[in-house]
Amino acid sequence: MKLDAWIALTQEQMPARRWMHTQGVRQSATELAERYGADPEQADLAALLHDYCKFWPIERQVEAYQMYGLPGELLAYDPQLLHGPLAAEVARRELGIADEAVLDAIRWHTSGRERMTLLDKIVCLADYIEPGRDFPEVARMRELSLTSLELSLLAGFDSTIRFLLDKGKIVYPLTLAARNSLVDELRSGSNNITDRS
Ligand code: DGI
Ligand code: FE
Ligand code: FE
Repeated sequence: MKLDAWIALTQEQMPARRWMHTQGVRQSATELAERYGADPEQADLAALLHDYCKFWPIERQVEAYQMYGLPGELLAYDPQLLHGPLAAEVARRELGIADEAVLDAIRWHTSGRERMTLLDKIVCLADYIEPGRDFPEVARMRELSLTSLELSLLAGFDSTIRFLLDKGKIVYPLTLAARNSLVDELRSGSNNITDRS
C-alpha cells in the first residue's frame, strides 16, 4: 500500500470535520518537522493516521483493542485514550506500516509518554495547534511552537490536565509523567546553558 491508498482509507474512517482536522494536523506536523529537523514524510504519515479509529463507535474500539491484545490497563481510563494505541496497531496490522517511529508517534499522540521522541512531540503538538483548533491557550502555543517544541507542548499538557481537573475527571498517570518529563528536559536543557556560561 502507498500514501494514496492510506489517504483514501483514512478519509473513509471519519466524518468531514474530522478529516479537515486530520489535514490540518498533517500540515502542522510537516511544518514542525521542517523547523525542528525531523523527517517531514514520517511526520505527515503519523499525522495522517493518528485519529484513524477516533470515530469508530467506542464498542468497536474496545472490541478491536481487546482482539489485538493491547494492554488492558488503559481500559480503566477515559475511552478517549484508546484510539491512539489502537490506530498504531491497525496501521501496523491492516495498513502495513512498519516504521516503528511513526507507529510510536501515532500510539502516544493523546496520552504522551515519558521521554517523548522528536516525532512523538511533533505529532502530539500538531494535534493541539493545527489551523482548525480553537481553544484559549492555542494562540500562545502556536507562538511558542516557533521557538520551542517542549515549551509549547508543555503548555498543551498543562491545559489538558487543567481541563480534566476542572471537570473532576481522572488524569491518566502517563499524561502526568509525560508532562513532568518535559519539565525535566527543559530544566536540564537550561542547566546545560548555565553550565556553559
Ligand atoms: O483525538 P483528538 O480530539 O484530535 O485529540 P486527542 O487525541 O489529544 O484526544 C484528547 C481527548 O482525550 C481530550 O478530549 C481529553 C481526553 N482525555 C481524557 N483523559 C485524558 C485525556 N487526554 C490526555 N492527554 N490525558 C488524559 O488522561
Ligand atoms: Fe486523537
Ligand atoms: Fe487529532
